[in-house]
Amino acid sequence: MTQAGIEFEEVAVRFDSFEPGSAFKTRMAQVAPTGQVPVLVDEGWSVWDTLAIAEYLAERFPERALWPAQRRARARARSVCAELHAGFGALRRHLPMNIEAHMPEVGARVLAEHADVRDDVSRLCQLWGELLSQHGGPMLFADFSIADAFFAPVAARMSTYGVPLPPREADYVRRVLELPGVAAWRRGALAERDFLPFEEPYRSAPQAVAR
Ligand SMILES: N[C@@H](CCC(=O)N[C@@H](CS)C(=O)NCC(=O)O)C(=O)O
Repeated sequence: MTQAGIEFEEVAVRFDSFEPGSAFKTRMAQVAPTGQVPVLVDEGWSVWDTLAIAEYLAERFPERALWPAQRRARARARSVCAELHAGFGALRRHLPMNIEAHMPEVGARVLAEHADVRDDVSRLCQLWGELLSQHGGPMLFADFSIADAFFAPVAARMSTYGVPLPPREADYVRRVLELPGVAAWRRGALAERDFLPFEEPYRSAPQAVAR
């Protein structure tokens, strides 16, 4: 929404724990039956789940052209978002998103030990590579779209874990992370300075990272 210039108010809900009765679950139960983030509340009406939120925004702000204009490209953008939404389980499990950390040594170990993570990275490169060459970049469907917003967290994981990528895909990761909306989101995350041990499979304390 930031990248598309859609105004909104962000309400951060701290992850104290995901157990029933936690402050997080209690707060989220007021706005979403799933008890998960993100949820978009528009004039008191809750929309939960990233795909549903993306579709709602595309309908609500048609002038922002959040999906590609051309029908087939739009269908392909929906396919890759759905593929990410429902898949890439090994990558999610073993390389959890962590904007504040820089752990290339963990990335190297995970890639060496887990063939399913290597498969996910290779599918990611294939998917990104095909779209970048078909549409000529700089984003997956030339101009910024929901597809780039969907893959921004994946780009952040590639950076956190120093995953080696071919030059074209590595350049795409850099461009996504440099998008003003994504850069603002990362700055916000860094400013939190909040260490949550239950969300940290690879660290017991924050590290000093030069940025
Ligand atoms: N399918 C949902 C997944 C949402 C999700 O997994 N949210 C996580 C944070 S990224 C969460 O709120 N976890 C807390 C919990 O599961 O209790 C979406 O795409 O929005």
